[in-house]
Amino acid sequence: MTAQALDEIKIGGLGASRKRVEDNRFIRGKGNYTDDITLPGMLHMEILRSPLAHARITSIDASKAWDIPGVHLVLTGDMMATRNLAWMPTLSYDTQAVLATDKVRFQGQEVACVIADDPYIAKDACEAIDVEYEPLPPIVNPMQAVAEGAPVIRDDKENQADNVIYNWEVGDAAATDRAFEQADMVSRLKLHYPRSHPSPIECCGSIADFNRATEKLTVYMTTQAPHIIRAAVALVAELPEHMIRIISPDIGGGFGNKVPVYPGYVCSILASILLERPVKWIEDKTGNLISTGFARDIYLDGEMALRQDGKILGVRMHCDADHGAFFSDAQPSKFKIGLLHSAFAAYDIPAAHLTARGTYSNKAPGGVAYRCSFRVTEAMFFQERMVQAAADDLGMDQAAFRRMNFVRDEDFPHRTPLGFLTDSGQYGKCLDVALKAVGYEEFRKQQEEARAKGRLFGLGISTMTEPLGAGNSREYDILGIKMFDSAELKVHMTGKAIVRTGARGQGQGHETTWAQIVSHELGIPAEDIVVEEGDTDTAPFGMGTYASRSTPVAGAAVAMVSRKIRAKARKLAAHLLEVSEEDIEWELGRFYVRSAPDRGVTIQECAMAAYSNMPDGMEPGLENTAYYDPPNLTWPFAVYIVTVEVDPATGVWDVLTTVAVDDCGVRINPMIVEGQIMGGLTEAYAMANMQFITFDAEGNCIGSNYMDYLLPTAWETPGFELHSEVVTPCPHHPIGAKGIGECAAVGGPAAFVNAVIDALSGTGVRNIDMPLLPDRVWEALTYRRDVSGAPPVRSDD
Ligand code: MCN
Ligand code: CUN
Repeated sequence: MTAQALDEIKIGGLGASRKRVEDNRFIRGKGNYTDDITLPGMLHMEILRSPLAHARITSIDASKAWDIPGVHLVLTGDMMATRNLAWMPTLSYDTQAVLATDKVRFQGQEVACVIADDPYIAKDACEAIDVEYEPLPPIVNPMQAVAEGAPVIRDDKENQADNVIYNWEVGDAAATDRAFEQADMVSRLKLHYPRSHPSPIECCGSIADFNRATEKLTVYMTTQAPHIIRAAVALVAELPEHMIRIISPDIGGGFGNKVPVYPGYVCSILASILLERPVKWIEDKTGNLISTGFARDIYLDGEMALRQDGKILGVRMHCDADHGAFFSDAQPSKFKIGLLHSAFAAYDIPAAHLTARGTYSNKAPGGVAYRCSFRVTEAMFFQERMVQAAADDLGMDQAAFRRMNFVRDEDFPHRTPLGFLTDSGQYGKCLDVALKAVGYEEFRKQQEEARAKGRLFGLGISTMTEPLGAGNSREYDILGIKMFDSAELKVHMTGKAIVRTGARGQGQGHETTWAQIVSHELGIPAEDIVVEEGDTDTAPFGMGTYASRSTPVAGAAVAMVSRKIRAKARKLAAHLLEVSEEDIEWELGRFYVRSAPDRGVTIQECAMAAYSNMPDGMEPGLENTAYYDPPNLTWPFAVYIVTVEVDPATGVWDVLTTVAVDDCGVRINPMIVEGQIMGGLTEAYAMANMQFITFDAEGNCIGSNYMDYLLPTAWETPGFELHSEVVTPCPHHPIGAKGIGECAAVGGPAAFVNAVIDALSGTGVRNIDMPLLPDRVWEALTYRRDVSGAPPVRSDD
């Protein structure tokens, strides 16, 4: 390094806790969200939803709605059908009703739309539509779905004689059987990961603007994956792709909720084409909670084969997934149940076998969305709940049991028993840091002492690695479109730059962190780089932001395109310094002559030369694009430890401490990473403690409003202690970074639940389903029994 080298942290490069540039507009209320956009002549759309979960539609009479002044269009399923749009394909190779024609299949399903001068007229007109229903028996769980004589929900589909969507399996059944034969002991656990719902502050919405004069369709919308939407519109609506422009402006939180394609988007587009005016649709909160992408709702029947000394010999899992009325999981793999088989990736287990069955029910379609890399959340929850039960069954210490079974540092890359290849990690070290931070031994002593006085303390551990960053195009695709991502970098003549990617942040801080990667690679100060995402007319093709894939894939592309720019800048430097390229050295922000380090040119000088003084024969300009196809997923590791006190009189539990040790490889922006972890832990706490959305026997959605479905505020959310000591760089990522966006929401819930179950040790209680509401904990304690939360629930619950 010469005297002129830049200080990377000062210029906002890798490792700088740079303040988030996007917050300049967000905290001033100057964001530009879909609902902020008003176009000349814009009309408003509202959706009429089904009040029933399962019913045949005998008639729809919209004549009164048409008569209301200010109404421009009433769309029904029959009208959609004339354009072949009553049904649309889903991302999981099923079909989904856009507007119901034959039957309604869940409460809240879209039945008709009204487009009017304003949203109030549209809403009133929806209420003026007469729909006659003939009720059918509803199905709200997989057991009902496969029961003898169950009504077939998807009678619209040829060859669908029952409610089973798939049966799927992975792993080695025979080897697993042998492991169970050799076991000293078998530990069993059954549980239900309840439905949960992402709750972005901004609901879903779109403004479709079809211009007959230019033939161009522009759609502003709340999507996490604009290019995928463009492809879907081109293929489904048979519109020319170059005439479709999808713009995701600022997104007020996504959390997976904004990955799927919703009927509202489709209807607003068709309405705009028919009316030749912009049509805006903005969902309300209940509309969002009742009809958009749910998560989880999956049942586990798990078994672990154990040796007396604590070694796990094998694992068997059967999962029943309730997908709702349409199989519309937005997940990019050939694996029917997403990446559920990433379970037990952190542990060295010789044999495992997983079977999964997916079924239809009379519920809104869902499955994978909500801060999860495609069912990784369920995988890690089941894993860590099973691990706790197994250690308890063996009478072994929770930490020692995990440590004994961890994949060791020297065993990477490690092939997991269900087929993944994990990349790197230091699991034992992370656990050490966490145990020390929480004061493990001391707490166990206090717990004993407190118990003697009738006070119930508990400690829960959750340790997990998860696959982040779909994809690697060999294994992952969405409807045949391979998973990769992209970045385009344009360095202007004065050395300022713009970087665009195929990702689309929703609050994660991409505008801050992508600039830091460029800064790290080129030495251009981060404040000189602007980041833009979300406009398909300007951004390079990419697959969007979910599954914490942005850093692993688009972030890698940003590093790679920067390196292409640097390679060209090196040629310009050689020209400016009048030496051959081989004699040039690079240090942050500057090329210099190896034999004379004082003779150098800055990256900015090279940029100027690219437009004003390039060597003969060189193409002018300094811009490039990189497409990045990752060789593997990235595998961050985390330890979450929670301590709680349970009040035996009421079942209320309070969190005493939460310790998080996250190893996500190299941290681009440590402050943003910590923000992601805190957000994830908050959601994990909410899922474990208070978020309750379910169904009664009639298929009514219970909890589809924020009076019942509680959002954690600063008041009830506990404090978190975060640790960043352990850094295992990702061996295959250009800057060594792994994803982090979901880790805490994935690994966190088990830590909270394990802590409460630990507090109940000695009562024989093995499971209480989330959310661990006080009445459930009280019931478990008082009657010394497990408490299931599976639907149907009584409506007055
Ligand atoms: N980062 C970093 N160093 C790393 C890894 C990440 O500095 N080693 C930074 C990234 O540059 C980025 C942020 O942390 O600014 C998250 O990066 P990443 O882990 O790549 O995740 P994504 O950007 O792909 O975000 C997706 C993830 C998902 S899937 C959900 S769901 C979720 C989450 O992000 N939704 C969110 N966090 C959210 N945070 C907010 N505010 N809003 C949402 O909707
Ligand atoms: Cu599954 S929620 Mo995030 O992957 O958008």
